[in-house]
Amino acid sequence: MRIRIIVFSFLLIAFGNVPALAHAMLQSATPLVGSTVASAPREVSLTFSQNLESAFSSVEVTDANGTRVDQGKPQISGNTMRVGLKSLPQGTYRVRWRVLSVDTHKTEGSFTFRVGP
Ligand SMILES: [Cu+2]
Repeated sequence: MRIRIIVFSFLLIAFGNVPALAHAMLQSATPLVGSTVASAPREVSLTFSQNLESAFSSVEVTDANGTRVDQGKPQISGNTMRVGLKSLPQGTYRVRWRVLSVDTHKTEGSFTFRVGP
């Protein structure tokens, strides 16, 4: 435990000034960030700039009322995280992601997409 704290402190000192671009940032998403899609997607897929630690990475998709519409536990492989969706009626949905990348940095963000004409 003490060694972990020392190592972590060292990492903070060594890499604390690395610009945010070095962390796991969202590179692409399906559905596209801010997009309107005519037919309801079956899943949300997020691709990041670094590989993810699956035990500490999560995603939630909610409708306009804040009700979760994702199917729960995401599937994480390398730098991609996917989560299945319930059957979505027309509306606006928010995707909130929170990930830990292999460089030990946490990042998070959110975006919306819309299902409708
Ligand atoms: Cu980083």
